[in-house]
Amino acid sequence: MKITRLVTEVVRLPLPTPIPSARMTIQSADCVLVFLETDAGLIGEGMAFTLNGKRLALVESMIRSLEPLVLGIEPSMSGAFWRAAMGDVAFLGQRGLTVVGLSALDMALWDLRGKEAGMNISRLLGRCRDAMPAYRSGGLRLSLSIDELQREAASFVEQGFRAMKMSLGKPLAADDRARVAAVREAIGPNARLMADCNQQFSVAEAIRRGRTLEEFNLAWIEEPVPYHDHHGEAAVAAALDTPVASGESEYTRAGMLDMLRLRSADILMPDLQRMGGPTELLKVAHCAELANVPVSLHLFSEWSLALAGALPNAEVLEYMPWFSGLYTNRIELDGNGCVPLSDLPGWGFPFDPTAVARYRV
Ligand code: SMN
Ligand code: MG
Repeated sequence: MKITRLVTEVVRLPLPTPIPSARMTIQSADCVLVFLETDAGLIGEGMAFTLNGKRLALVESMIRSLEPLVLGIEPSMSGAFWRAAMGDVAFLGQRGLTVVGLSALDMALWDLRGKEAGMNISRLLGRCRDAMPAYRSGGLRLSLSIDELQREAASFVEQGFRAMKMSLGKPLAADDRARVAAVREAIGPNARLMADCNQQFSVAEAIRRGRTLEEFNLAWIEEPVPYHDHHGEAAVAAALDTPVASGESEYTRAGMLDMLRLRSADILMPDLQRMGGPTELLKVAHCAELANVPVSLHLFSEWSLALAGALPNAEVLEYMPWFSGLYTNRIELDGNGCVPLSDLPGWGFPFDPTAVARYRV
């Protein structure tokens, strides 16, 4: 089976309500969808995304620039593609846009490997479980009042979630503490609660605020300080009993190995499009396993599910609903707050052609 054609489609997924965050108000998630056609009739799917449509044309153009490296190859040669693509982009740099572009193609090659074998990628890799515990992400934002926070947290529990993530970073530490206390009260002592700081604090402030939150038994405090300050993260992780999670903003093994060596995260959060696709993400996750560090894959819920299902050290799946309208099937919870792994070949969540047509820009 050989790749005969690369097709890209650009879609804009508006968020139900705009989300104010530390850096911007998020209005939409905008994706470049990748379709690798083959002479066997199978099509491999992958994607990359950006927020508010920023630099979307550059993402598409980056992906298209790698077309000569995928045309004519066998999908089972995905390892060779990865090495060639990393070499091809090396002069511009093996971080940022270049890596995002090659990740989308790597995802599509893996989809074809699964489809060629007639197996879900989780089975191809060797499943560790049949369902992944999941946490609700994308809610409990800083813009909500305490009442709204409690109502939303309770609604997530009603929907079957046993874990959820809230945002931290109010100007006053006392307000952050009151918000965590309110959510903890709403969901009870047994649900898992994560808190994402999105890099807003200095090391000293992160430690100060973290100490005021220890009693709420947070599952983790995420990205407490600027993502590249791995020494600072390590200092926060050492000072707090609450685990620190980080890694979503780093690229490839280059960033993740530093984090593992410095022990800057108690939980590592590799992201598919920043790792360089599944090929590199799996290597990084295995390195973390050898270092006794659990992982929680960042976003890409429908894709991360198959990988996490085959990683012994995968803790919990991030369920972010922004992208679910794109697929023919939906992530669903079982009665235990877990998402059953798919048994469809490849990633298991094919793009829905009607949805692609509806959101196309
Ligand atoms: C996040 C990052 C990027 C887009 C959406 C949400 C957030 C998370 O940091 O960890 O979910
Ligand atoms: Mg985060």
